[in-house]
Amino acid sequence: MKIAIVCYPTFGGSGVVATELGIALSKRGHEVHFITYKQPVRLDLLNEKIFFHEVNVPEYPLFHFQPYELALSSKLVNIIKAYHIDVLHVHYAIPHAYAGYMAKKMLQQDGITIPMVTTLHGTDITLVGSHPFYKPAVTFSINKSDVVTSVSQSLKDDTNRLFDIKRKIQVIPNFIDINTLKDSFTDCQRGLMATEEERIITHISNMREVKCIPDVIKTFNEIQKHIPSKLIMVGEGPERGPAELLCEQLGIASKVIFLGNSNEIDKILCFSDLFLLPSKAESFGLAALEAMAHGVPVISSNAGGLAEVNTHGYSGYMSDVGDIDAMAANALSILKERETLDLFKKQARLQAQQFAIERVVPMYEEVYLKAINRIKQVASKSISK
Ligand code: GMT
Repeated sequence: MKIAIVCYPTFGGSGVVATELGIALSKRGHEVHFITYKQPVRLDLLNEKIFFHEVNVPEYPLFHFQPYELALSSKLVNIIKAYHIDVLHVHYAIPHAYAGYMAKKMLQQDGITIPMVTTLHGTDITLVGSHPFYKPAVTFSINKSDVVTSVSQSLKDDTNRLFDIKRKIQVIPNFIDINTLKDSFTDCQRGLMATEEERIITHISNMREVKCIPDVIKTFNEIQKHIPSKLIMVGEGPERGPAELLCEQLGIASKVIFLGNSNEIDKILCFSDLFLLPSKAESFGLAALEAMAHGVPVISSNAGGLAEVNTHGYSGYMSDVGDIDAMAANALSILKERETLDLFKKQARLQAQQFAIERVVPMYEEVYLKAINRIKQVASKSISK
């Protein structure tokens, strides 16, 4: 198949999933075209099966807001025509599903029909999409998609609750390529970050309010009172500055390392003992899955789809949003004894296997094939009428 993928090229989970999916599809023989405003951060290999097409939005002083959707839909039309694309897969509803639908309509005028698969990732529904300013357009473009998938049952339920959805939503969970992780590291260089007796606790996110960054710091503060430990904070976002201040106020600044955005997530997780994700909303929690795949148990909240990823008492523990005492107590119960930590590490790895890439990518292939066949049938019926 020839597949066009639209996504955000940043460090966010939706862009990571879209990129890893495209790479996996290309390895399975498909031709994949990424269409976005910058080369996706995890896309470092372009080859005869992987293409990247940059969407440019020329600046014009009249526009207070540059019309990205317009540029994206025009680019989609051109690429779909030029490369004879079979299926369009847009990740994150806003504004991708909207731009994709416009592209479909323009292509129809030239006798080209192409199915659009829309994958909902979380904030496009729970935080941004349901805002009254966006809701009609988001509802419309979800309903106009040929197939809608969501990354968890929880997100599917939220979408049906918040929007008037006429389409059936299919759950296809996020995934992880466990085999490439196995190959990537033999030496974690743990000694660079902490001493032998210290435990390493990690948090990775875009440091927005939804991630409850103060809860990460406060939970770590409780942990470090009982066990020598370091906290590694990975990512950039508006909550980083206040978090650094909080560390100073709590007198733990020397124990907390802020690394900013990193392309070395594998390396960081390789030497981590515990992962903290106390978010107040999380459709899936890809970062938690990545941690588990590296054998890092997860202390998370029970928000959204986290319960579909983290199994309480097995791959880690879950608590109510904001329950710092419970999160710290659970963390200590894992970290205190080496034997318990090793057991949870093993269980976290096993848990991650449920989301192995080999199980999930074929689900998308099936969705594409069905959508292509369905649209062909509809087109041939309308010709024969
Ligand atoms: O977590 C973020 O704020 C980034 C966001 C995104 O759209 O890139 O992540 C969302 O999509 C990920 C991939 O499907 C999910 O694993 C995250 O849970 C989800 N984030 C939220 O729902 C807050």
